[in-house]
Amino acid sequence: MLGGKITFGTSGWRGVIADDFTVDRVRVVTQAIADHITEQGLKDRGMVVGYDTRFLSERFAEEAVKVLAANGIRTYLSTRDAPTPVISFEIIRKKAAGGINVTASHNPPEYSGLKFSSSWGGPALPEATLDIESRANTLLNKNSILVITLAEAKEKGLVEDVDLQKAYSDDLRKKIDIESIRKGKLKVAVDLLYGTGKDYLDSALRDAGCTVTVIHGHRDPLFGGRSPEPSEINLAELSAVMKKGKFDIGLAVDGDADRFGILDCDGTYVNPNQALALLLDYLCRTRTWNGGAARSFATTHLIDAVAKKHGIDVYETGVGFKYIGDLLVQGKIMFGGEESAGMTIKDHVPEKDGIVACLLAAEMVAREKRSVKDMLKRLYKDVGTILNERINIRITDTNRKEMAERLSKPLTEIGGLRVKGKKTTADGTKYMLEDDSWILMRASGTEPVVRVYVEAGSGERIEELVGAGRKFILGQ
Ligand code: G16
Repeated sequence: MLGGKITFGTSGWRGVIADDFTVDRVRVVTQAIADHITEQGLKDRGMVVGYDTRFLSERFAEEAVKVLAANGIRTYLSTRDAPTPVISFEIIRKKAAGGINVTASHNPPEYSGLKFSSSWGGPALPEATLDIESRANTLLNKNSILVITLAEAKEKGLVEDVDLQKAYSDDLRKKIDIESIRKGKLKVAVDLLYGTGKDYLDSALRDAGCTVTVIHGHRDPLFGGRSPEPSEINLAELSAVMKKGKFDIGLAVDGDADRFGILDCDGTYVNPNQALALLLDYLCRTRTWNGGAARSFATTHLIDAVAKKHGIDVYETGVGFKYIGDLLVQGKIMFGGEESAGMTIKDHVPEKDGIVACLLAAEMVAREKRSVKDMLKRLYKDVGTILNERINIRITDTNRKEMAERLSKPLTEIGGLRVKGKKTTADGTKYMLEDDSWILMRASGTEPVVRVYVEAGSGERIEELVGAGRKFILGQ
């Protein structure tokens, strides 16, 4: 058997390179995908294949192409590293059977991964990933993976090298108010975190007349020794750059450019929940779109407060952008966001798009002509103050078991406050407390950590709840 079981997490299959994630296992998973789309009757529509800037990414992508070709499936292979939302855009444009992006997104450098997007353009739903997983795990025990060489695949016309950038970038102009950004004459600091956002985000900003200062705009498979995640700590360098100069906004995207990062004009990190609420409010005021807003179980209820202000419905989904993408395709929503810094909008891809989120943030700053801090102040005045925090706790298998046991017992009090209600889903239990604050503890599906999410009306309550959550997880 070729290694341990293959499991798809919150988005795709991820593993440590040369341990879990090997050429052989990429071939196995691709064969499972080929069988899946063949059974769906989609194989004639071809697959879009891309890769990120990680170690050996293009090589792993090539392996996927060779297996697809051996199965008679044509590939549209990206000529450069590609953001996941761009793969999504191309699947829809080409009416392809789906897409594979070789990426471990925001995970540390030693990881690689494979994201499979379905024919509707979004991250595959559990019914698809369960089928692929089960096929892959059966294949692990057999020696029946079909592979041909790349030269043979090309000779048979089963691989087409494609430039994914132009069509996607042209389309951005229809979705973003470029003229407003141009009028704003923005000075923007951009951290590309060595990832696939290069020449997408920075070029779009330059095309919109911004003066752009870029850091980490080249490929480094070690990501400067960090994870390519636009978190507060990882954006400290961008913040330092902003403090030395005069900027209107700081923007960042993660390794596969589906997550966003935003810094205010003074270099202060804007947490993704706050950014989502501001963008939803802004879009409701500046677009004439129908439809509701979707957020995941773990995402801020500030979204609900903004939705209430504008009289639109809110849809709560499980954690994973696939569920939000599905609602977008069904035409139910005009905005979807996740606390992990993912968002998309009406008429765009059913996948989170960090490039679009950043450009909308630039548009918002240009049109509103005020700092993010001021916009937030105004929003809190309008809809009430809702603050939030998320911490990640590394846990051992013993912690995990004990935690599951503790979580299964009824809780009547957390952080000195009575539990007034609870909601249990596949993503854990959210405890609603008597002062309307809440706490959710859940195991991540992409990292070996437990996440504690808290929301409350004041900074002190947030601290108390974070402390209570930490103690609970660690059993102290
Ligand atoms: C993935 C998923 C997101 C999810 C995030 C965090 O993001 O696509 O929908 O919110 O992981 O998931 P978890 O809390 O289970 O780790 P990405 O950017 O890593 O693909």
